[in-house]
Amino acid sequence: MKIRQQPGRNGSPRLKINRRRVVAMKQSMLYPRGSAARRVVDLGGMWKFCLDWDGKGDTEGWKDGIPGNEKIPVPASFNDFYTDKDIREFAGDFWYETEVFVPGEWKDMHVDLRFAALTHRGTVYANGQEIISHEGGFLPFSARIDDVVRWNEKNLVVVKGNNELSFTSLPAGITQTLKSGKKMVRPFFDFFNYAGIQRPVKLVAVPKEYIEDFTVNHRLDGADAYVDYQMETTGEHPVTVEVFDESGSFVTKAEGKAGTITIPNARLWEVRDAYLYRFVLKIMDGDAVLDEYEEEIGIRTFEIKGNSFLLNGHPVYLKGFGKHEDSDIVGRGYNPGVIKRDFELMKWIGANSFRTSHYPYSEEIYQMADREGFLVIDEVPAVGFFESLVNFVDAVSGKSTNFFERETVPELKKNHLAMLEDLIRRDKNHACVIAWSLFNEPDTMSESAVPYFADIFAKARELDVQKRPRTFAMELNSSPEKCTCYQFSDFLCFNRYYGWYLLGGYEMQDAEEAFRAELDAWLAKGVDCPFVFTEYGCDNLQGEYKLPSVQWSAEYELEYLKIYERVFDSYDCIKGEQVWNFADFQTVEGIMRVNGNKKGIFTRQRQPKTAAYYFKNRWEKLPVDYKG
Ligand code: BDP
Repeated sequence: MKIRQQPGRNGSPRLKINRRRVVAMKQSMLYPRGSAARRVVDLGGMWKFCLDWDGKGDTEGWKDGIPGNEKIPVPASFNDFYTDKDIREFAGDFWYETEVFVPGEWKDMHVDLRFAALTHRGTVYANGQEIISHEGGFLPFSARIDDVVRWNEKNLVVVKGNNELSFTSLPAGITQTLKSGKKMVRPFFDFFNYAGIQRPVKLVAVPKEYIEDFTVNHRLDGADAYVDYQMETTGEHPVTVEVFDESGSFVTKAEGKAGTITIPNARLWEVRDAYLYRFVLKIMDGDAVLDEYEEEIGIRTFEIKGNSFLLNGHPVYLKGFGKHEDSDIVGRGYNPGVIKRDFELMKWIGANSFRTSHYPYSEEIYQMADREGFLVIDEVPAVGFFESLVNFVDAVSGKSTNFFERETVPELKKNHLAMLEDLIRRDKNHACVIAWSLFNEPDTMSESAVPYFADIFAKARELDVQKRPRTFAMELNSSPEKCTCYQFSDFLCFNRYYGWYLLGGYEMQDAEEAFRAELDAWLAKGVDCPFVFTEYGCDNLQGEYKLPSVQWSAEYELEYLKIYERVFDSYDCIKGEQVWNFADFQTVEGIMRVNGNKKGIFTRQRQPKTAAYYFKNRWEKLPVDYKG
């Protein structure tokens, strides 16, 4: 876990950090939950907000209170509330402020302000004191305010955020200053650079001796399951783990910070047939409970054998989507209504999986996937590692950008490794997470990518106790002839647009042959692992119909999808289809995008487009062990 005492070098955007007080603490990635020993207060609501147009917030001491009376909701992206385009496109520092009452009864506890996400970086001040700076906009961090808290009083909380992109930020891009003097970001990726306090902020009180981490790994033997566990606490008192089933009945109990729990006749977690045991962790002092924390955990194994995915030893075929966290008005902000709707639509259409393209999603989404039995490919925000403002076009051009040769790469890798570590610490116990995606569409055409990939892949293997398969999503330039890094993947993920960016329009009649030729070339290399299509699809403007078809019409999309269906059904190694995208989503404006990317099978408002009925018809018929 990184606590950035020093702002980035080599072109990374600089937060002007007051370094007098940066408290180092180990970050617990446990989801904040109340218990007999813990307290959690949600700080969502209207916070004061201010954009720092002239970069004077530090010198003017905004850490002691920000100017004006503007208020906006937390959590949410700030961009889409306003009618002023300069605000939507703002690049730089933005400030939030609120008051937090901290009860006097918590005096003997540690008190944290826990941010589930602050995009892309920021600094937290409490009562005018700088507490912590954090890089990375899609993973949680906590600011421990013990030393500055005013008990039984209101406490001033100020947050300075920053949304600039650079060659060392994940996701990557650049920030430029226009002749007008205004700054703007230019992403090397195809989604709007939403920013702000985008996920919940919670005030969390934990006992002085507390549970910091808990890790499980599963083994099966006949009808029985063995759960190897490890617990980290901040003290030496003894610990216990109790397990309860879904009816609330006690199953078993273990003692000690590490061990194996046997669950006889275990009810396993299966695809779209989830079962979650409740693990209750305690730190004991005689009969007194010092700390208590609980987590719902699905028991399952996941592995690759040959070109098959095996869940609990049985073959599974992935059907579903690449998604985004994206909705009207709140942008990338945590939106539980949309999360619920998305799961209902995924169930309706017969999907069983999704990829968290192109960044770690809100924790509540993985909890829901655990509950609903969805298989998740969990992605780090390593997107835009291909220097292009239209990456989706250049991805088929054969262009190489020598991305991994830049002098900024060491700093980028440091950030990448830190985010990977936090991602795995945060998500490692989720039954739904079956694989780690370590990049989306990086430039793998030059040998310079190899050492970078080797380190990232090795780190993922080292950090994950469950040794989940690792992969990255490859664009067309990562071809069988040119890709220098595919060998690191435990299974191959392809983003392919034959019939859209390549051989589109009337030329689509040649797309299938080109598509098959590429697959044959991969197989000719002797690759023996599952292939998953993590992206394919074409834009369809809702309501656009035309016979005979033209690009952007529903008819064209159906012709396109028929090609993919024929190809998917005729290669045994293809073990997953995740169409791009679940829903229409916002991107930068431009001649290639009609107010966003329209490849959604659903609209941005989560209503079905014509292709949704095509997928419902196909996926409802495909058995979970298709080609098994
Ligand atoms: C791929 C990207 C994805 C884009 C998609 C597209 O991985 O983020 O949105 O293409 O062009 O290049 O629709």
